[in-house]
Amino acid sequence: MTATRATLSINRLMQELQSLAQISEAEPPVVTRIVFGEADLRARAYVKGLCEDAGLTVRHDAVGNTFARWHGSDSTLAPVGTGSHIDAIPNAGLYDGCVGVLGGLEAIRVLKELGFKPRRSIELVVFTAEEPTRFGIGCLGSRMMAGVLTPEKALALRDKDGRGLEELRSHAGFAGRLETVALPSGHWHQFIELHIEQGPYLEAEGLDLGLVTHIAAPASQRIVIQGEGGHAGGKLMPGRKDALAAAAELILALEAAAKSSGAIDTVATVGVCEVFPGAVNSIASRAMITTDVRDIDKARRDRVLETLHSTCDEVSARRGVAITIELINADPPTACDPVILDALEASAQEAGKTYKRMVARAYHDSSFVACIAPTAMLFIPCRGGVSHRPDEYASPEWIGGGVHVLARTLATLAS
Ligand code: HGY
Ligand code: MN
Ligand code: MN
Repeated sequence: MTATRATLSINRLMQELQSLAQISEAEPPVVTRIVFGEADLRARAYVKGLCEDAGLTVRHDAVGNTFARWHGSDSTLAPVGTGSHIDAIPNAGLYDGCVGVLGGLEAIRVLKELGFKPRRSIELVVFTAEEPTRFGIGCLGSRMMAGVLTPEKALALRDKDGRGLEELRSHAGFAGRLETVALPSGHWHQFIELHIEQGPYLEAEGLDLGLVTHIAAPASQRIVIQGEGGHAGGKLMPGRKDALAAAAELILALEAAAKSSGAIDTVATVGVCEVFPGAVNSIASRAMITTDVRDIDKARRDRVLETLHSTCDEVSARRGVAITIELINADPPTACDPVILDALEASAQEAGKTYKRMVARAYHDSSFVACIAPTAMLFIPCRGGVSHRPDEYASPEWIGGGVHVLARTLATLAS
């Protein structure tokens, strides 16, 4: 591809990323786009329009997973897939997920413009609800595709206002039986997701690309501590059943367990803490915390969960508070496909890009696509490793390098 064409291509893509970022529930440059919300629906329409302008056939399933297909010459063959998500947590940036969707579309457009003719179809996918913000569980659309989340379990999910999937998806215009979302193994011949690293290592080592060999295993829980409230002045310290003080012990115990796991790959986060009644002069009678524990080694991750659970038992007995634990998800780590990784490595070498094989510490839709198709991820650097913040940033050079190698590899796999 000539340098001019490459410049035109990346300028088009960077412009589209900026246009998509303007579609937000928050004031740009802050991106907030919660699944099935008004901004999500506008963003979906924008991306669908770009796909149709590129001559792709677009359809969506019963929960809004969107498939944009470039038909290959042999329709009897399973397509090669690529894609990611466009939903965003509150106060996020514009690159998480969107680089994989719009970058995947750009890779397809460049191949088309270069006159490439795929034998296998190439299918761009926009997954519904990769982020857990709405329903508390991440990768809702890809979990359902993989059959990991059943329609019954999906229908039981509620958002903070008590609204369920059925109400929200039909409001968004998605109908059809939820059973039809699950895809057969082999729906895609192979699948590649382009994504920002959401970590500092590629930039720090001056590398252009990361070839992801494993995706860390996430487990999240909701823990409710029920104590006894009371007057902050009148109730003396002995005999208090302070739910928030108990929660504080659990939070510090979880952090200590992750730090002492014996491996740098173990991470644990309490990102949500709700307190009732939440008054300055009232002892907390109830507290709710969410825990997010990850590791590329499942047994090591589960040992941290076991430590947390035994701490809950001990704190409950000592403080006289009731503690209930609701498991939201506990997924296995994902091993990416070696054949695709070798194809990505060959493309990176041909493109003169520097790279390394590495693990993904965030989870991704690829974690679940891998249940039904050989899958791998291609990372590009992001500045300072920052993500899930408005100052998230990936340069045109980084993004262009990722799209270039993705395009080469899609062409190889679809030939
Ligand atoms: O939380 C994650 O790893 C992803 O960004 N949803
Ligand atoms: Mn994210
Ligand atoms: Mn993401």
